[in-house]
Amino acid sequence: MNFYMLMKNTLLFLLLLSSGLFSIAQDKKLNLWYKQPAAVWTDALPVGNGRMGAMVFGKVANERIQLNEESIWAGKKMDVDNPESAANLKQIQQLLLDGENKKAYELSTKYMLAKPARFRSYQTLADVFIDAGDQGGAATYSRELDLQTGITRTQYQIKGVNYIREVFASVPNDCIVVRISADQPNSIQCKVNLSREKDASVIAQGDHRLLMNGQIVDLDDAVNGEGGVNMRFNVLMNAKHEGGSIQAINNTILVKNASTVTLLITSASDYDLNKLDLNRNKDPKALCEELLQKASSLSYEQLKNAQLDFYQPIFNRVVLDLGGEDQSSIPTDKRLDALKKGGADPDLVELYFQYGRYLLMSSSMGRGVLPANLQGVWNDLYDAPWQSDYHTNINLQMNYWASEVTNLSESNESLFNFIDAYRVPGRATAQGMYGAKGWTMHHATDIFGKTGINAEIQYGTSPLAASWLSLHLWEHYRFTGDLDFLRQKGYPILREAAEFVQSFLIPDKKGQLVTAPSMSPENAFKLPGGGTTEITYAPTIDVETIMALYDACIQSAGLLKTDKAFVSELRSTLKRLPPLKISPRTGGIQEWIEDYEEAEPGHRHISHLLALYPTDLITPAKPELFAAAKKTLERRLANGGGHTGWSRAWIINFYARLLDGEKAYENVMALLQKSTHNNLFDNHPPFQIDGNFGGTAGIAEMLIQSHEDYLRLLPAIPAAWSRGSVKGLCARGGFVVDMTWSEGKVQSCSITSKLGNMLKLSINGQKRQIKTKAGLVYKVIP
Ligand code: FUC
Repeated sequence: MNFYMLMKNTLLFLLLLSSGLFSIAQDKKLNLWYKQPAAVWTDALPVGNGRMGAMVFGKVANERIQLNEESIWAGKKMDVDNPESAANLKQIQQLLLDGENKKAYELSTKYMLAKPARFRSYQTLADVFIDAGDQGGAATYSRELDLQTGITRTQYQIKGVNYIREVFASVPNDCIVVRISADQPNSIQCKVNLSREKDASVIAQGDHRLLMNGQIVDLDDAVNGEGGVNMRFNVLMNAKHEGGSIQAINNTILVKNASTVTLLITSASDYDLNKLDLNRNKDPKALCEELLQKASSLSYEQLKNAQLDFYQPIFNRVVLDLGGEDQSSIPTDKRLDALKKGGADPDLVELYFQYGRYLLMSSSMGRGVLPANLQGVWNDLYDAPWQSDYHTNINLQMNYWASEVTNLSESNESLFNFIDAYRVPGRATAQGMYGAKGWTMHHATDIFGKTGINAEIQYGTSPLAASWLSLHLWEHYRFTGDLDFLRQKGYPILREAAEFVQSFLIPDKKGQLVTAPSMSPENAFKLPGGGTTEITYAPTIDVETIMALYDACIQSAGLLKTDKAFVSELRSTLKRLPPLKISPRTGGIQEWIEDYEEAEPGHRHISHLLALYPTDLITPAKPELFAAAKKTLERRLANGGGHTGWSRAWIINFYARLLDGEKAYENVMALLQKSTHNNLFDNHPPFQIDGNFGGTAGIAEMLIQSHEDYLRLLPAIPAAWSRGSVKGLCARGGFVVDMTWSEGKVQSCSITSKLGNMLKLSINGQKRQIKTKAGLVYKVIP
């Protein structure tokens, strides 16, 4: 750096030794609240500790607390990959290269589809009902979920007595905690019942415990070999009281004249992630007892304080203010209604954003080994929509988009462990179905390690799902700079995904290297000779995935100073991939290898824009592709796109990357107006949690972006959020951003450098750069 630049930089950046010059604090209430109990499940309020979840209805006379545990699934481990796949692969590939897609589809169904092709469902765990008797209606009533504590609170007054019920999920003590209290002694009378509609029975243990013994019986699918008497599980509930008496009888605890009651509920199953199977050596009952032993010795205040000590420092890392008026005195459902009628409420967007972070923490952080499924951990059914499974052609990926940028990096741990565990069956599928090296997964899986083509060919033929998922480990490195992680976990997984691709690619008639069979999830196209199909070779999403994956591998190998030969193989493959094309027909990014016409031009999946988000192959540095990406989006939207919650959430991220704040905002509004339940759960429809996480990621992406060479501040800020502040968003390269803005321009900004990298900033249309030192804070003078 020359003298002039040094002087210039010193004037533009002030070095601070500890914290920023200004502090941004959460000064408004951050709660979802209602004046009436939940009428339906999607009105109830969720709590979770990463492993267990609960939905709290807030009913006065007959409270319902619906429980979940992440591993409660029907089904079992089975080798379902089609054994005839490898022997017939070449024939199917040739048919696709010859344009015989329909014939290829037929043979794929016969030889590549798993047997059985469907899997069983993630299930509800149990319910706790608190029957307080009908005492003639409450004089005052409210229920809330306070995001600043993660505690739900139902309060009401009956006959002059004020009652409060608090529920939270404890990470330190790994259980659900329910506290009933009243402002007058000895006024609590209730019956607490633990139950499950099927496959379980409950017994009383002593005066204060209920034990549920369960085993999932799934005889209706025995025909496919998957049914049977499978997973064992237990639920253990312990009641403590002050004043009055309690007595456990059968499946109920009778509470008489108590002053307070504290219920602790825990659960375990005999599922084992390391085996991706049931483990009969596990004793779930003993696990429950172990878990509750310590927790039961603590007072309610101790349990609550321990949870707050865990929760608050993490949740409070990010504070967001979008400049709206404080509307927290209006119930959340009423605010949502007002927004649906066209009102503006930037505060509600803040709440939605923080709720996404809360849901990510509650479904993925603290306890548990499994990542958030299609519903996080929350599901009240025995046969949930899409089995509440792990869809890996967008949905599982989207669940973690907000993790790094919104300062919840640790939430990735369960995702990474899951990916790691799936490498084992993924290798068998690569070998068995394709005679290939490395590991692979397709469009969806359960918890029992299914990595082949499931459901139907038209959904399941996505052979690069493992490659896409592996990119999350690379992103983790980009944000954290954790070289040990990259060496030990990231690169081995990425490399093996690339090994699969290397041995799966075949030359097409032009000598390009292509994937086959594959599809652009889950869109069909019109065949030149009439009819439609989904399967083809080298759909654009595959080309983009490979480009991103190989780039991640090449960069990783460089950082780790390893694998020169492998890197040069990857480089030569990159030169032979089909290029990204602009469709002469639409002016957008071409979705398939040929410029086929979409069967559904407004399709929810917009997979060929993977290069725009979440990967970063298309940026303003490539103006033609950048403009074409915009056209792609406009065409999808003009034809009814964005009709599912997650699709809308993806569109927000796309528009943020296109640096179009107004369009991004329009889609944030549409997400809230059209695809959001009263409890702010995303409504696909039905409830599917990916839209919450994708929406949260999209809002962050409107505020900062760090995928290019520069960290862009306010890249897509809409007029509706023209002033505001944010604290704690994370950027690639190990930077944490605090800033305030007004009239859409940064007013003050301080950036913490965690790793000491070069900070290159794009701020208010100017570019700056400075070499930073790890641990120091840089105040940027706009
Ligand atoms: C994909 C999507 C659907 C749904 C399902 C769980 O198949 O196309 O919209 O989200 O996953």
